[in-house]
Amino acid sequence: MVNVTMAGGEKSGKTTLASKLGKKGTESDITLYNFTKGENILTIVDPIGYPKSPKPLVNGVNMSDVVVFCVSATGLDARAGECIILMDLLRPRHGIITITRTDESNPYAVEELSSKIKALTKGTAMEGWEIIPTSTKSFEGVDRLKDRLFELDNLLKKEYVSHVSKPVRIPIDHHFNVTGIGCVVLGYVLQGTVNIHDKLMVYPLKQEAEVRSIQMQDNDVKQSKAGDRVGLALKGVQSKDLDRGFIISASETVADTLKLKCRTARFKGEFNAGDKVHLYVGLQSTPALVTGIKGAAATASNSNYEVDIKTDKEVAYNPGDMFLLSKLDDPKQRFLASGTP
Ligand SMILES: Nc1nc2c(ncn2[C@@H]2O[C@H](COP(=O)(O)OP(=O)(O)OP(=O)(O)O)[C@@H](O)[C@H]2O)c(=O)[nH]1
Ligand SMILES: [Mg+2]
Repeated sequence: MVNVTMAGGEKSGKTTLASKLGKKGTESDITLYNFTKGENILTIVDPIGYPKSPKPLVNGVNMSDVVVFCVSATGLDARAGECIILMDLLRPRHGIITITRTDESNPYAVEELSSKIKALTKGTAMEGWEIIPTSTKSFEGVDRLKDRLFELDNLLKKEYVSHVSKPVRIPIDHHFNVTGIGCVVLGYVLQGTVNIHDKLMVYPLKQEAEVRSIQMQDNDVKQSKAGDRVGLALKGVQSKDLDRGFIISASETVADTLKLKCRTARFKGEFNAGDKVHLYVGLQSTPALVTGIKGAAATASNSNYEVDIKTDKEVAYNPGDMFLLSKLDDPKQRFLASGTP
């Protein structure tokens, strides 16, 4: 299975392309699309609430192995720039750029836009991402894009093998109550193996839950492993006590004060001690206060320094987890910095 998120500015063709890649499933501020071909399963996240809010896109990137960055053949907009900055902060493992709506343009203009994107992403985490022109009208490139995603699925299957024996971690992306079944959560198994009747902790709640049943692609299974998307029926917790980003895990640190080793966003991203920011980690998010900054000034792009943070809500994390700081009121570019504990 390969988890893909669509990224890109307004009207960049994200939703139309997602709907051509898979069949619509779960819907909230993100919409999930699924497609199965033999052993290959694609799940595609369309962050429909973006760009109004950055959260759906940040969640999408943090729940995916691959980002498909869409740029309309009609050109780049400010939000496309914001997406490039986000990719550079979160550094997704794999990415593909697609120039969409090519039927509305011409090959010469597409080639020119392709050069412009290459220049803009040079030196960022997106440098080297393959560029595939697509159109959902003429179907140019759509099969090529699908084939590339299947190739990545095969590669990821090998990468996930080493995660199967690790302690279990499943961030919850959706949760609800089902009559007669109880609390059901949806999420990706980031690492480890989960079995029916396993007793696991839910963080930051620090409450134990027993796995009553496991579903994958609407079928009941006894076990799921790293890389799988699952639906779990849980005993011991209630849907109303959960939030997106709560994590079913063997072990997490839970805290509301953090010390992060941070790197500032390119182009912009200034912030100071005393600033109110919005913090993201995994699929969790919370308002937070910057209580102190040590080391090189947080104004120069790509500089490294230490940031002290006090969050409004407790967050659950593991040592390598990437935190993201943003300022929601900045009209142009909302991402400030990323860092690890
Ligand atoms: N001609 C043509 N139009 C397209 C193509 N893909 C999308 N469109 C149109 O372009 C517009 C934007 O497409 P969407 O898929 O909604 O783009 P989006 O990025 O999801 O847009 P927002 O979520 O609203 O920011 C719509 O009117 C689509 O019908 C394409 O390949 N060819
Ligand atoms: Mg859309």
